[in-house]
Amino acid sequence: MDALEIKVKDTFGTDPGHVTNEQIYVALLELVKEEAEKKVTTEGKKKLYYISAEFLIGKLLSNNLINLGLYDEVEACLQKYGKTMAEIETIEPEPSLGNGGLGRLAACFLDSIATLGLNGDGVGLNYHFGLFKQVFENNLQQETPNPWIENKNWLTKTKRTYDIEFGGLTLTSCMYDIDVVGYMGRTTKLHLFDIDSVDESLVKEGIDFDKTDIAKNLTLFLYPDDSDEDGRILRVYQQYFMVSNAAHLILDEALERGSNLHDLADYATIQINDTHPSMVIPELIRLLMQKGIRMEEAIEIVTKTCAYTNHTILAEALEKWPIHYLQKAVPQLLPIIYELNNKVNDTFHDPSVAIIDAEDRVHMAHMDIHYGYSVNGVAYLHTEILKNSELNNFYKIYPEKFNNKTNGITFRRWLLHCNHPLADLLTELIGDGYKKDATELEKLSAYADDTAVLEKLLAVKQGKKEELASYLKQTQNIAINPDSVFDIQIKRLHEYKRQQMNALYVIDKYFEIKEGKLPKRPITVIFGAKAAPAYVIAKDIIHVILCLQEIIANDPEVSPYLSVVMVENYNVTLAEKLIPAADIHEQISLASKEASGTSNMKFMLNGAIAIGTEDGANVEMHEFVGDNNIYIFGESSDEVIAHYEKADYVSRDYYEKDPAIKRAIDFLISDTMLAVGQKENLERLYHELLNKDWFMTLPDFEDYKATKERIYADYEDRMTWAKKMLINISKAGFFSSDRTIAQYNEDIWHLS
Ligand code: GL7
Repeated sequence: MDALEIKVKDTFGTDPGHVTNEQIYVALLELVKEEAEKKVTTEGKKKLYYISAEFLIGKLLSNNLINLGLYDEVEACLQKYGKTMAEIETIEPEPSLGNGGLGRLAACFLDSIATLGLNGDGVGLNYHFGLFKQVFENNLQQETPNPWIENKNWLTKTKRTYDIEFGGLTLTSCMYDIDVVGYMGRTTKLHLFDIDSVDESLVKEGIDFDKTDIAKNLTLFLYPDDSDEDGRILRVYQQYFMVSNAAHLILDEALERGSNLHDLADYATIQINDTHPSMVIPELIRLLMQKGIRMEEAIEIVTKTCAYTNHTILAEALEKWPIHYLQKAVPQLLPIIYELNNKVNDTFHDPSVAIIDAEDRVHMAHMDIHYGYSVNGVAYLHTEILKNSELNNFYKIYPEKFNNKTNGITFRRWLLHCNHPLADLLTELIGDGYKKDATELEKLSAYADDTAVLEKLLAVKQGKKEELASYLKQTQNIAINPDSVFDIQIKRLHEYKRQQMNALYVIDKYFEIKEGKLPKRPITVIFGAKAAPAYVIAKDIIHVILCLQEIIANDPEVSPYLSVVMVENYNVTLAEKLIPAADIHEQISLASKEASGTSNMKFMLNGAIAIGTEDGANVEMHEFVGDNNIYIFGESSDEVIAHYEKADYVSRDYYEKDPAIKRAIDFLISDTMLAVGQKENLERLYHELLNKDWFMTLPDFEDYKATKERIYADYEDRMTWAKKMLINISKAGFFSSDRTIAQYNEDIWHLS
């Protein structure tokens, strides 16, 4: 009997042919948990703690089976009983513990940490309703809770609990663990802290709830709405809860392994993922002092233990908490933060590097840089910008702390799991060494001119496009034509990512089709994006895209040639369907603003071709594949930075001198749009683009348009296109998170 048969027999007293898919799912869940537990090891003196507000782990069943080496056996067993893994997978809810690339990166990193056999765990929070679930009503985004914790789930409640003290409130934590199974490797843990007193019934309308009732609301949502002060203070409570638990755990485990705490840095290293966990620094100092270590020494110990990753240069994301928030939520940290600030001021006498600014706000990143031993950016260009402009004053003080770690993705999820036909084809051609050593994908380049291989590659893509078409039909009642070219932009909605430029292009194409200038092949432009609930313009952009979707679908003149689709509730599960099916992927951020991007790597690995700016990791992709295999356009990051410095960008100039831009922008408030959309939203976006456009949509528009024409034309030469696909795949090895994690370990963590 197979493992699954035994499990089903033990649990339900029968064979897999006589139980429901839900029961099979439960049996597999148990089976995986048991197998994963067998591979838990605690070797290694020093341990990494990757603290992050987000872990966008995605569904776990198939991935864990693959990583345990059980997938094929289980799939074969299911087939005997007329079932498939694809069916079983649909039963699993997707954990909603992340927002975007930063959270997905943390998940890919855990996979690689486990795969490389490193001693490292993740630490975060167990949000009951996750980020939020996106639903579309009247062409607008609405937010609802996204519950994901079912009776049977991946969480294991541990016995670990801590009393976490806030100003005037003590909450007892509990720690849940999720096993992270490495590919043919060890199992590590994702520790998610929670409180038993969370009250889900607090949420009334949409995602609104009483933001002041901390004992009931603390772990309801990731990133609760911060448009009012209560919401912002709640975020401080969450962050402190996360890091105080982490700090307790780290010290306890170090003591268990023989540390005397003076030597903590030999037992623990902490990666601070963006600024959300920054309070771990003063919290650890506080706890070390409680254990009798003098402040001076405690500061030294912590500085040798903490490392900080910066994920963005956008000011809005670099957290600065007003002192009075901290006074309310975590008064015990303030004496320490004051002391850390005084030391900085006494040494440097430079307000630009102070921790507390003139408006009494605490700059979390500044604390990380002064009191951590490493600062890293997430792609070559991003790190250069940090060193030379954004954090230049810090770089001048601590050049030795700065380093780059270009992001990566786990090939298990983003190839082996989401694209079986492609993985099989690769194995047939180059063997399966690439599954462990991604650089072996280079071997594929030997087939760059092999017509039979190129034909197979195209056939795999076509199959995935058809799969996506039927999936979207079934799950969202969206019809797309698998013989059209799939041009996909999936990422958080933000003006710097310029989904609005893509939308203006769609409007331009709509007019061209109306004028009789028809594309050679129908085009399907697919978007997927959530907008932060309080980000008004981002929601207006979603509104415009949904209006375009409706207008074009109902226009018999245009719809045979163009369609626009915005998938609802874009998440990891959808990404796994969309990415293998993409022909073209959009990486069109305003140069300098996208720290790295990681969907670009996933698309590349799955044989899609990028149209993009020289931004984030696109720069490195461009270097690897060469000019012929990526479509680069637009102003450089230096040019963009110069516009900001000189404040010389005036969007209205572009509108007035370029008739295509004028026509597209005017269309936003045309009768056609107003017939399906909301006046307020459409007018707001129109005025924004015309009068402000902080993220410079317009200067690159003409170049973007010309490049799109070129890419669509090149697509028609199918063999040349297939060669581009093949070269992209063959050069993707560098972007494996195994490489990234090996570099973190080599340069920052030094785990054995
Ligand atoms: C991000 C960056 O925007 C993105 O470019 C990067 O790939 C990712 C992981 O490093 O981090 N920063 C950020 O705040 N979010 C990101 O996705 C949410």
